[in-house]
This record gives sequence, structure tokens and C-alpha cells, in this order.
Amino acid sequence: MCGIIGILGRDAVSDRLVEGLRRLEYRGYDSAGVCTVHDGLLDRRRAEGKLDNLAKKLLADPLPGAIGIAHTRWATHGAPTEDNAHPHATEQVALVHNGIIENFKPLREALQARGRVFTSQTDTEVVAHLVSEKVEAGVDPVEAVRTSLKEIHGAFALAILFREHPDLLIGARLGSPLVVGYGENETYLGSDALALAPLTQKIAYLDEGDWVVITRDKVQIFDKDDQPVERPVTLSGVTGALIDKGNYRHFMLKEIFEQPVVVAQTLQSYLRPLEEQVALPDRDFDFSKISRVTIVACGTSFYAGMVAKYWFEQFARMPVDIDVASEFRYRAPVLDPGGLALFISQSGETADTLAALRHARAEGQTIAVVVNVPTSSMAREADLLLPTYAGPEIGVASTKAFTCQLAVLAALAANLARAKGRLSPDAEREIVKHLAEAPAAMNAALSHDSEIEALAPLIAPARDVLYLGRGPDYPMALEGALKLKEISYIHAEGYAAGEMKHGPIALIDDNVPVIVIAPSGPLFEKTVSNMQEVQARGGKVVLISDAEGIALAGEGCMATIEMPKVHPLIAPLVYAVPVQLLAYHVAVVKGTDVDQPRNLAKSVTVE
Ligand code: HGA
Repeated sequence: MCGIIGILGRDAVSDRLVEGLRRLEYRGYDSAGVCTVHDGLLDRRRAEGKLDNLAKKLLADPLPGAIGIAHTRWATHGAPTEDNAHPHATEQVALVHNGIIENFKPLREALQARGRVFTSQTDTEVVAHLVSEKVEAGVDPVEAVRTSLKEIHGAFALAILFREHPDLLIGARLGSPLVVGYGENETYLGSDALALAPLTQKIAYLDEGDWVVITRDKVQIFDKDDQPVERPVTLSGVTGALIDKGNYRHFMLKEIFEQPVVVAQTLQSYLRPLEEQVALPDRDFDFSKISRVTIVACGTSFYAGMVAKYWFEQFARMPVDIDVASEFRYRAPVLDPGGLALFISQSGETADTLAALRHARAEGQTIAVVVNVPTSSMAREADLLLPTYAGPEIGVASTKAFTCQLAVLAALAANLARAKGRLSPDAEREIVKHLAEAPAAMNAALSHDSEIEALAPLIAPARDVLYLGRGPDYPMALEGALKLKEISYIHAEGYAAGEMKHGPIALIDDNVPVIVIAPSGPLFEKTVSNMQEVQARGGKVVLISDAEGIALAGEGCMATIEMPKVHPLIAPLVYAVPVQLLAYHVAVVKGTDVDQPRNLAKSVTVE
């Protein structure tokens, strides 16, 4: 979600702030803004829409100043207008914020009653006024921030500037991520190490409730009780080079095509092909006492978790619960001692999932996380870190992170099964063999790109599209529908194939394409029966199956998409490819902004 960056620098900072925002734009792109302190002024430039609009403004009206803050917004409170764009400022104070100030209403009313005039509809502006009110009354800025932080509830990462203190930058975090970067006589704040990568690799991750006072001579970090603390400075290893699209038209397409490589890369850390064994990067973790698994995630990661539930049940014979994070946290889940709570998130910062993780921790669960950012909050708070090696995912619609999550979860299922004594060496050998085949099978799936592209114009005019699957193909139907909704803005639903006749079949007519995901195998005939029920009612079916399945059931379909014949274990990894490509090409036909679809942002750091 919103991305923030701050620099206390030696020379002009505004270009570098914008460069940092470019690296954060995946988090939000409703509006953007920069503020610096120079010549006794808090000077701002803000613009609605994409970052380029701000860059143009700055070109026409440059912003001097060796200290500054900047923001790219994903609106939670107030429309994405210039007035609501950050930084928010008073005469004395300017700040940027990622998160939600939950008690902003009473605070705003109280501040207004004291004569403060608001210029935006955001929750954020109250913080600027709270701090400013104190500074204007003669309170030292550090003390003004310290006490204001006690008045706000909710989630925040903040970077704050002061008109009369051109050598002071203050940051604070609770719920939303914030890092401190250490440079040569310069110090930085950023939402993540990626934003700061061209400036420094030396990063300290602030803990929950930490706040930091940055001056020319020192950086002082305080914990939630205002006690001075040291946070370790680590080398981030994140590349400073801007990731580009290569020869691809969109990041999403590039990332879809990267999948065989990044899945292979991920599997390298989870398989020992010579020994024909699965092995997690953390080899000492003891699974033997784990009695049940609770999986919690959001969006596409949730669908990866749904697939994993089938695997954990099938291989490890473990009871598995699964819920979306935003529901789990608020429904009094019963978590028995000895449970493993498993959280899945590309960024490792998803606010709902992080809140659920902390809830599970408080309930005595062992915490495992599958994340693509090994320095993320979730990674740092886990007992068992299971990294994916998808590399930075820029397209807002997740693709390669999803299939890497599946690869890790399959290996985890096998590990659990072995630890429970439910996996014979032969069965383990088979699992290793099939997983090792996944990258090549995904490559074969990608070779059908042009057929899928040719099919897209037939789907693009639809108002609704249904996706059907059974067993582990059911979450793939949900994922296919989500991809289509996210980037093509066509209403789509994923359904368990057998559930159609209990209601949704009423939607079927010849204007509703139905995408059926049905690899040949144990569930094929049942799914095909459901598909035929759709066809009998005039439904237009696109069947995604292998040659055998298409030979058996392809007749009468509007189109078929042929996948390689694969073992059911890796079918979700392989069948992810055509549903991603279909959504992508339909979006291209519709002319939407594929990499930055409307209303969305990657890394959802607000609840
Ligand atoms: N609530 C603030 C910041 C939003 C945010 O962090 N989004 O991820 C606003 O609406 O501007």
C-alpha cells in the first residue's frame, strides 16, 4: 500500500525521493507527493494519479532542499485527489503516512473545536495537526511527536519534517513497515529496503512501536516505551538497479514467463534430488509434535493455502483449517496447543495476515510463514521461515509468487508427512520426482501462449465468466476468476464444479463463458459431468485439460487449451499458467492497465 521515503541528505534530495517512489509505486498509485525544507519553508509538490504526473510537476517547478519526505498513495480515507495526497502539512510540520489512524474522527473533531483548519479528508492529517499544535505551543519537536504517538490508534508508518528544524527527520511505526537506511553522512527512512536500494544497503528494521529521531550527528531509535534501543544494521542485498520489463509488454507477462525458472530456483532449496528427499531450508525444525495446521492468508496467497490443505490432508493426514486473514482474526478461532499456524504472503507485510499471525502467536501457536521477502515483518516474527525465491514481483496481480508458494507448500506437506511417519521413502521419492518435473511442465504450458491469446477476444466481451474445478483444481478456478477480475475488470466467479447445480447454474446462458479446469485423473469424470450439465444449458465451455482429457471431453467445447499430462500433485502449478495467460490476454484486449489495475495495490499494509 502507500509507500513512504525520507532523506536527511547532504545535497538536494527531491530527485532521489522520486526515484525511491518509483521503486515503491507498486504499493499505490492514486497520487504522489514530495515535501522538502529549504529557506525556512516547508515546500510541497503533489499530484493526482501516477508518479509521472508528480515528476512532470517537479520538472516544471523544481524543489530544492537537502531534507525531504515523499509518498505514493493508495487511498483509504478520502478520494485520490491532490488535496488528499501526502505529504500533509501545517505551517510547522509536514508528514507522510502509511496505515490508518482509526481514531481520526474524534481527534479531528477535537482539533477542529480548538480552531485547527483541515484541508483534506484523510485520516492522516490529524497527525500533522496533533504534532503541529504542540510545536506551535513551544514544545520541542521530539517531545511533540512522542506524545502525539500516544494519542493515535491504528496502524502507521510516519516520516515527519519540521519547518524550523531543517536537520531533523522523525520516523515511527506501528503495524506498517518502516526501515532506517544508513548512508555516507546521510540517513534515510523507507517503507522497505527496495525503496532505499540505490541509496544504501545498510538497513535497520524498526520493531513494532519503535520511533526514530534522525539528526546530522546521530540516529536514535526508541522502543514503544520510549526507551533508547539498538536495532541491528543488516546488509539488505537488494539490488539498486530498477527492474525492467525486458522484451515483454508488461511486467505481468514477464513474470508469468519467469515461472519455470523461479519455481526451479525455489525448489532447489526444498528438494535434495540426489538423496530423493524433500528438505526445508531450516532442517532442525521439529514437526513431530504438530497436531494440526491452521492456514491463514489473503487473496491469491489464500488460494495457494487452499491447494495446500488438500496436500496436507492427503499426505500428512493432518487436520487443516483455513481462513482468510481478515475473518480469522475476528471470529474467535479455537487454536489447540501444538498447532502450527501457517501464514502465506508475497510481501510478508499484508496487514490482515500480520495481525492474524500475532493473534495466533498470542494463542500459543507455532508460527510458520511462506513469504517472498525474507526480511519482511512476517519473516522476522516467524518460528519457521519458508522463503519463496520468486524475485521481486512488480505486476500487481500475483503470478510467479503464487506458483513459488505452491512449490514450497508441496514440499512442506511432504515434510510434515515424513515427520508424522506417513510418508514411505518410495512415496517421498515419487514426490521429489514429480516436483522436479514441474518447471519443465510449466514451460510446456507456456508454449500455448499464442492459442490463449487467440482465444482472448472471444472472452473479452463477456460481462460474467465462470471458472469450475474440483479438488485442488477448485482453488485454481477461484484463482483464475480472481486474476480475470483484477486485471480485466470482468466479473468472474470460481466454483467447485459439483456446486454449480446448487445455484450458480441458473446464471448459465450463451453469454457466460465457463472455463473448466480438469486435468485427466481421478476427478476428471466427475468434473466433466458438471461441465456437460453446463453445456446442456447452452453454456459455452473452454476446457483446460491434457490431450487425454481433451480427447475424451473436448467435443462441443467453444475451445480447448491443451496442457502437458502431469501428475496431480503438480497440476496446480502447471494449470496456473493458462489461467494467468487467459486473464492477461483478455485484459490486453480490453486495454486495461495490466500492471497497475485500478483501485488495487500490491502489498496491502492496511487492515
Ligand atoms: N490512510 C492514509 C494512508 C493510506 C495507506 O497507507 N494506504 O496503504 C490515506 O488514505 O491517505
